Amino acid sequence: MSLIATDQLKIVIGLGVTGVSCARLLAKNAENFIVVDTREKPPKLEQFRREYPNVKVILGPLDAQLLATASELILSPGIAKNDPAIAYAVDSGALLVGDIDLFCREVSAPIIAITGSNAKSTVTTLVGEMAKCCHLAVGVGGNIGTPVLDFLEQPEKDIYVLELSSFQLETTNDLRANVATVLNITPDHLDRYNNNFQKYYQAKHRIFKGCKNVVENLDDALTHPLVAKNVQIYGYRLAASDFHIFGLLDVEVEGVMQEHLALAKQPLLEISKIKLPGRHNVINALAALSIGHAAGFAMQGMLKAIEDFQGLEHRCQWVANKQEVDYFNDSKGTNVGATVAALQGLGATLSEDKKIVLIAGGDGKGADFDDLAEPVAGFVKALVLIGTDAKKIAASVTGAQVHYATDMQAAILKAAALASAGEIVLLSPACASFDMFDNYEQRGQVFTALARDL
Ligand code: UMA
Ligand code: ADP
Repeated sequence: MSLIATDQLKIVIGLGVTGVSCARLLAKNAENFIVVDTREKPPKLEQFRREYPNVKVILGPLDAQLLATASELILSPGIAKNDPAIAYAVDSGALLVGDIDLFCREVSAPIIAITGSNAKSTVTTLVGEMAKCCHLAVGVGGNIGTPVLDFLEQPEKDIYVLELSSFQLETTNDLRANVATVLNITPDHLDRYNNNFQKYYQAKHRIFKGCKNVVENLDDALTHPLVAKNVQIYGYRLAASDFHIFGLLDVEVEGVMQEHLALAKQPLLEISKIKLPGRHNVINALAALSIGHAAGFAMQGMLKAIEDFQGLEHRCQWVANKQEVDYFNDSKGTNVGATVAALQGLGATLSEDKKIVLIAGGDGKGADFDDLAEPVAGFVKALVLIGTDAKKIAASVTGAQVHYATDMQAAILKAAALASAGEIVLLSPACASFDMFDNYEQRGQVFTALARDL
């Protein structure tokens, strides 16, 4: 077999939703391609074979020699580009791309690109709602669930709002977003980046390549972009607003001081009108406003979207009140930064004598849990820990009781016994769910059902 690409063969790596969407585009464009997947039974295999009986599918460990025959490798986000077989093929001259670059080659409508360690789905959805309230036809997709290439099956939209993961950004070279933002950066996916936070940060910052406008979180220096001087930078912070900065402003309403979202020291919307719980969601509203503003959305439409937005399931979602204790499902809190935000965000809404009982634990993906210490000391009365990394979490915190549970039912019963009237039971695991559940959704559903049945 020749090691030099002579026939413009393209190889799609991965047969998940991304791989299938890439294959569909290549088939439509009559390209010469095959599909490989390291799994013996990738989930989309049968459906794919039915749809494309003539496309060769090779399963099992990646073959470096085969990959090196390709002119282009189209890599799914679940496979790291430093896999030895892929690295060998790239060294041999194969181009490496992902679905995001393929999408950008095909569409001309502006793209809003959103990444961050946390809050991506919430902010992406809210920006999408803002676009709708401004009467734009919008496509909301990417890591949030709809592979971007699926949009090519429909007429082109006015604008695309894309949630991008660091995995997708690793293979994105030519995004040229109209607006790009990193919402926040705290450690996550360190197992994928060989425990190297810098590599994770670098992957996130690829979002700024060729962008026209940037939105920066002024409370998080790691979101500050290195971009050319002609790129317009917008900013927001959870503090006083300023001339070009979205922030907060106290204004007297019927004799009472009320906190407002604000720009240029002008009040925009009372914070009490935001339906999502917690201070962290005030930051998310400010982020979405700044992004929409940078994209040229009308203020009125944006504010209506914020007022109407109910939030997403599994993100600090209020699910029950039992014996005057509120139960919040934050199963999507899959890393330490998310749980820190949830504790600080909900903790700030409690009076000083009321506390949170936190259910946490699972697979920590190689993270250390030291950053939990401060919010636990400030806001948590007791932890009920589950899963593989329960003991590791316990070793990182002080000042709260620690209990262990073998499953969610035992955890919630223990938490219910520990919480007093006016307090909160919060599931925010700071971990992935795979050691005990199918995914974070199932974990959240189990918690929610148990809370409602208490
Ligand atoms: N896999 C293999 N061998 C292969 C290909 C994949 O073992 O040859 C495994 C991966 O390691 C992974 C799983 O299969 O565990 C799925 O990988 P994939 O690349 O086929 O994923 P898709 O089904 O295409 O879904 C991807 C995103 N998944 C990942 O990045 C792992 C989805 O984000 C995204 O919604 C979808 O594309 C559409 O863009 C999911 C996710 O977990 C929700 N993202 C991570 C996160 O949010 O933290 C980054
Ligand atoms: P992502 O798509 O990045 O995972 P989500 O919107 O799904 O983001 O929220 C995931 C979790 O992140 C939430 O469950 C919450 O614990 C946490 N979170 C929400 N907003 C913020 C924020 N502004 N900063 C840090 N963490 C946040």
